[in-house]
Amino acid sequence: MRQVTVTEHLLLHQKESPMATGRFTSMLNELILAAKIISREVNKAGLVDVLGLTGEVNVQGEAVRKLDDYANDILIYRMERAGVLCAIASEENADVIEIPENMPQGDYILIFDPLDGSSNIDANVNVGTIFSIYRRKSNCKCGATLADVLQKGADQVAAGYFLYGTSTMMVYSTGRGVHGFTMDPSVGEFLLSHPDIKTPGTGKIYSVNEAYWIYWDEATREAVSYFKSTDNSRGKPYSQRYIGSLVADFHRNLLYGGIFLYPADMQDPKKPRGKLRLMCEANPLAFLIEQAGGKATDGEIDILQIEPSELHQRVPLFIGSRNDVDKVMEIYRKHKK
Ligand code: P6P
Repeated sequence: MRQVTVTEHLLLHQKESPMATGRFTSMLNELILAAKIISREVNKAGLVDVLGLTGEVNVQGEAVRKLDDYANDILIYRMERAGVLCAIASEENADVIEIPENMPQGDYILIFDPLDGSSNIDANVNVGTIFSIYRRKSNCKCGATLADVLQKGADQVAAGYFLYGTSTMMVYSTGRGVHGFTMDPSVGEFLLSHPDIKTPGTGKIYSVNEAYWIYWDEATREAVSYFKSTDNSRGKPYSQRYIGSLVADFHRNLLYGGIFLYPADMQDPKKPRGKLRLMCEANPLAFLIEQAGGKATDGEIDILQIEPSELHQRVPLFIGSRNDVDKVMEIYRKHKK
């Protein structure tokens, strides 16, 4: 198949889209550069000791720190220089990061989880960077406000993730389908490998950490029981697959079909809305799954319709094949009555 780069794909397939502007393309290319640097470091994570790197200072003379801190710093450094952003928000930073005044500003807002699943790196488990892009709502040329950042997921102009695994992949959407690119390390380019991804209407996989069963409410227990029983639409149990790295679990279910569940649990009264974050995890993945024909809910409403109130607010997440997510919503509705 003729190689198609991300830039070529954007220009070819987004011709009529406002996303084919040079500014958006250059932002995406900066994001790709950051991901290539992160991928390089993630792929040698296990070698920090073997390569004789003391774990203190690496060959570039940079301090070798926790990879998620490193990924966060790389993304902020590169993206604040992209010249197209007015604000950045990261899972690793409590507050919105304003673009320094001495740097060119733009109208886009970038929200990301720099290295989701990073606790799995030492076991060589796939990890990923999740990103979400909005346009600012306020039209003043002053710095972006929190209201500019706290937009509902339906207002995203683009979203995607980089998956650092057996190969490094980029999956993204600008609202015209979901497209996957695989890094060809021999040329250092992401090449189109999964054009126009569509997820099956009904899956064969359910992904949830069942260790929390005792903390779930009755509706959640009934929903999970449905997928592991014989009285579901398949007439047999779904396969249970759970890597414990959101991007990896999401990516597998996107391609094969299935549902990922991270319900609210009462184990930690500080987190009655579960563990995953709306702005940098649920919203971007919900944007993608909707574009791929699937669905995402917090159990009651569409993730993309949730009006955010806090930058790091958490949300229960049921995401994947449309019919499977609909089933969860049907069960939740029944229990609400
Ligand atoms: P648990 C990783 O720490 C993460 O944030 C997601 O990548 C993953 O889906 C989830 O937490 C796993 O959480 O509670 O099952 O260990």
